Amino acid sequence: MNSVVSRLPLVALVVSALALSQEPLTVVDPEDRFIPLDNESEDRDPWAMMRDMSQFPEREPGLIPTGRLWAPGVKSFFGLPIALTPEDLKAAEVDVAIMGAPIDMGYGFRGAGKGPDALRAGIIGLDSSNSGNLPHMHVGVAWKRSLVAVDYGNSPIDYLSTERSMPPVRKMVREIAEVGTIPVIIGGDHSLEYPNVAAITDVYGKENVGVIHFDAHFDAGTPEGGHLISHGQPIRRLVEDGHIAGKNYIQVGLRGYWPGEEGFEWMREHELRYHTMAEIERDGWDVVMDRVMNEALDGPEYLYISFDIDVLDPAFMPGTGTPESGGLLPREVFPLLRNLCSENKMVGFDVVELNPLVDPGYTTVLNTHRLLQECLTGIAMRKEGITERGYHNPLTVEDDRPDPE
Ligand SMILES: [Mn+2]
Repeated sequence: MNSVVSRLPLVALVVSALALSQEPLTVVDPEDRFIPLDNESEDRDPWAMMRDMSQFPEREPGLIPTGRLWAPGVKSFFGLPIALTPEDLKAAEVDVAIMGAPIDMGYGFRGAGKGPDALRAGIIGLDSSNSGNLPHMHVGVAWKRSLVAVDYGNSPIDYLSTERSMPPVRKMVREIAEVGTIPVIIGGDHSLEYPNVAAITDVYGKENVGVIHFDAHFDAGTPEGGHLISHGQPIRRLVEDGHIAGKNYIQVGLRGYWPGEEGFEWMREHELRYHTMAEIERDGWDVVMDRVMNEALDGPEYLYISFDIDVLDPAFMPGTGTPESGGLLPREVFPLLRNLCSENKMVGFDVVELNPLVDPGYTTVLNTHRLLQECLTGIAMRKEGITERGYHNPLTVEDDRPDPE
């Protein structure tokens, strides 16, 4: 039985006994505006809320299917089998573990926490379990034929606190990366980038990993209202806490009105590299895409990709918390993502800020679903030995068609 539930009557008894016998129990100083967190509570760590597995038969480590039919009755990411432990990942030699991290307090607006389940459910007319079985038309690789991929379930989180949700997410991402599997984290809001990347540097070493960050926004904001983490601050935390060297941080797609001058100066001072929509407007996407690829391969030994879906134009990603006009097109982003994920040094990937509650017409779920597959296709390409930048399938591009007799 859940330990919190079972303890509640006891807690109520103790509290009422104290109320009768002593001064009224106050946890808040009447002069103080804040209620402190109780850091002594036994269940403050969401990992304490584990299911009692003794009621299930023992099993050998490995993959768990989601049903007996081709189209599974139990929903998982892309209809993939389930894995629950690092032992499962090791036993099945899993290449990629996709996990959900349903956090949405980081921007004070609920909905992004529903992102993982929206992707698992697929959309009307799109059965996600069929995706990946046929070759990607541009490169001729079917990711499900090459990769062992699983749904690793959701991270435990504290639904009442962003701050307290950071350590359990970090622990779960770390346990995937530690066995050599690539973690793919589905958010959730962008506060997640902090525990995700910290977990990756726990495994691969501080300042040994570079980050490619797709986003309309700066996300290196200063603390707000005393909060040191929110969906607007993960970069500042990662750089100032020494996880990522500024010069190995590459931003793509900045636009709108954030940051202002101070933010750009902070990025210059810490040697971050950035590619704004202004640069793309001036130089064109192909040129900038090439610069990003060159920078990604210049420096750190490993690479992490953090993808805020609002980097794409709201025409394609309306279902997100902070849409920003004038963004990238799927047609521009997909080849870059495929190329980045096909690099051997890419060791982790997150997709954040999908909010299905404000997604009319399932557009955002559709495009997010596809961008995830662009990365999975890239990972499959490297496993198949296709490493040429900008590779295309000779069968499907016109200039490779043989001349008529
Ligand atoms: Mn963001």
